Amino acid sequence: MEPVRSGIIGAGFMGAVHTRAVRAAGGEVVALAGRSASRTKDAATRSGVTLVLSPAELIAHPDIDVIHVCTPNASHVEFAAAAIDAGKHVVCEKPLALNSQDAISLERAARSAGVINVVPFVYRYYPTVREARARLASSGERVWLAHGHYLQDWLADSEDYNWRVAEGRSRAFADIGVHWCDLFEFMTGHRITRLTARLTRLHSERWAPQGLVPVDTEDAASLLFETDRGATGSLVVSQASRGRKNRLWIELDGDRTSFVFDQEAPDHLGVGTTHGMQLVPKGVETSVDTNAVGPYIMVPSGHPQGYQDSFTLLMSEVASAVRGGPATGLPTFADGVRAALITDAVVASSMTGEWVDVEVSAL
Ligand code: SOE
Repeated sequence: MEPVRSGIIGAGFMGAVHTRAVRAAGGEVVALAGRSASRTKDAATRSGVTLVLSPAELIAHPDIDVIHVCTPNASHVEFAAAAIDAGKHVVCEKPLALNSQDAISLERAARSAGVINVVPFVYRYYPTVREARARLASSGERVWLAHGHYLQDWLADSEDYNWRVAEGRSRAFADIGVHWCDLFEFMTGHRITRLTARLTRLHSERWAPQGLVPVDTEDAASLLFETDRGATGSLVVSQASRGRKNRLWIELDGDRTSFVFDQEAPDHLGVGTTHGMQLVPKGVETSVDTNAVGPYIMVPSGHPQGYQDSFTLLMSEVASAVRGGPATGLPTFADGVRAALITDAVVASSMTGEWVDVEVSAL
């Protein structure tokens, strides 16, 4: 079988994560592109990619099947739209677009072009997440309460700066809060229909390379929400919570069982009953159809599996989809649109303090 051939636009952290994942999934990274030629060359040398192109050349390259858009958020629409026009499959980092109208247009364009379109909501690729999802689906259990948080600390100090700080209408929520919401909807099948949100800024000025600059984006978001199946929930998101590196914690209370997934200890699923909280190791005591969980165990049971592995599993399913094969739960541009619509509601609510409806069927 010929490897699926990828071209990566973006010479930063995410471009390197995608490069490793494509290769580990058996694919080939044909070329790398970025806005800055020297930075892109350095990144290509570090990752052993021999061909460095401009984004336009990479998109037009006849030997590339899948374009990965791993650039700062403001350029996602431009590159993803060009890739779709060129008839390429696209994996585009989130947020798909800076507003939901652009995200909806991209989704429509990808669907009518018939190309595979993916937004890497990679936390779907943990076997313990799949296990909870399958148990909930097969038991018919009613999730009535959901709670959790997604906390990081890489922007805790005013000296911490990154392009994300200056881009878009929301930062902490649009960058990581959307992962939590995607995971919640993926695990439960619920849709968030209404919410009220508050955005909080720890630093109103930060030290950018050019000096002290004002900051408009939030460091934290707090939400209350309701779903189409009668659940309520709460979520706290922060990129300035000291000591927390990638603390994505989601707890789902069903009428008989509760489920806990913690991305910092992802190999055990918390399964709670009134007899206590049992930590079920991944793949060891699977009580559901093993097809729902087995393909997502990358390393032998007992050995830890992490963030990069989840990207590898995602890229394996991208390759499968490109070949017309199965891909169960691949996050698509439609999921990117969901994230944009929830972000719209978060931003709107934070301005008025009111409850705001989340558009459910915009596609
Ligand atoms: C930085 O906040 C970041 O890399 C996010 O952009 C990713 O989506 C998240 O998975 C990890 O943190």
